[in-house]
Amino acid sequence: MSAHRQAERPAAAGTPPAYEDSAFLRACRGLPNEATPVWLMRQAGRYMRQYRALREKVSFIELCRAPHLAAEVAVTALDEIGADAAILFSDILLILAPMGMELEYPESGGPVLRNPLRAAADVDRLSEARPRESLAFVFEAARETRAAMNPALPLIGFCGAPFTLASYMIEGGGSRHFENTKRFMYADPGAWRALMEKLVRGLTEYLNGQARAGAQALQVFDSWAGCLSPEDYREFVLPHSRALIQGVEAGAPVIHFGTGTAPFLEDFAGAGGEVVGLDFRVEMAAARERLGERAAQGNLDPCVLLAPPERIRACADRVLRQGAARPGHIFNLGHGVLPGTPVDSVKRLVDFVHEWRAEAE
Ligand code: 1CP
Repeated sequence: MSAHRQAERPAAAGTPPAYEDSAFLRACRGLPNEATPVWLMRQAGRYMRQYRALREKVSFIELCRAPHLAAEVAVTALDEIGADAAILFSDILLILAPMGMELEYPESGGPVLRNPLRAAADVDRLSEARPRESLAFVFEAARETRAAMNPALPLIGFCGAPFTLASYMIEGGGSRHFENTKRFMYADPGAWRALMEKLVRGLTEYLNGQARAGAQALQVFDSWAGCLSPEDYREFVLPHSRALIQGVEAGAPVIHFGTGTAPFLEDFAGAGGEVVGLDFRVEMAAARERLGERAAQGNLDPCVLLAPPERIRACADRVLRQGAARPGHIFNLGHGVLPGTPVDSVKRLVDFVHEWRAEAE
């Protein structure tokens, strides 16, 4: 075997990489840990002084496209808050640009897509994403982040779920009622299926490419799935999310995250993933009961981090106690860190989770 192949497969050579036995990956596999692992969605972002300083100099899109800067942001956040995993610095919407969507990140307000999809013909005109060619900078960011970060900790790669991405493509940005998305879905189920299948083809290659470039786990963000009825989730979304997750090559565990999924949590979990990511609208105890042996991630309300320290501790303690009912709990927020969150509150939360023990009840 060539030296190159051996380098790619350190486990076969006898010494598994340091991150293999990390608390985070153990929890993904449903194995017990002394202390609950913790990371926070959007742990790198505007709430952090270093991030704001960098953003004075470069736009968000330039930051995403510069692997060394993306790596710096991800590693700075990891080290600053002391989390148990880093998340790649990127955005779920980047894959839409090579498909032909005119993506912009204005300095104020959320992301915008200038040419939203409105008819079947718009779907036909979309290109295949081909991330290997079009998003090579993301894979390079994964490689540089992996090389720069603590070798004992895992790196999480990610993508948007097909439904959440389709909603941005059809609405042209964020949305309150998702009425254009639902109108499209009901009016032309064939075009909807074609759109979802095109997204799944690109996303599958994208996730596998991130894993090959150095990510040890992969999170699929279905941030807006909760706008759907359980019936519509099952009919229009679940088969496509399942196809994406099934397309992930063996090795990297998948975290399937959604918000507002409590009314159809069993269906959501049925799409797959070693770990189910929960928002804060469901109680951790009830969710763990409903998910059985499956590992769970979550689910403190991000607004709790705006509360005084005693309240943060009390709420985190509740999540931890309920999460510890069985092995396989990863502590996180129920959605991303809000821009106005005090960094000290985040650090105290991470310390509290690390010091917490089940026996302390
Ligand atoms: O500097 C800035 O103002 C840019 C803000 C920003 C950041 C820091 C955007 C624009 N994206 C990101 C990074 C990002 N986005 C990460 C990596 C950083 C980390 O987690 O530490 C990740 C995982 C995402 C994922 C993402 N982007 C999601 C899923 C998570 C979620 O919050 O539900 C979604 C929905 C997006 C779209 C998006 N991109 C940016 C914003 C502000 C948004 C949300 C817009 C909206 O609410 O519709």
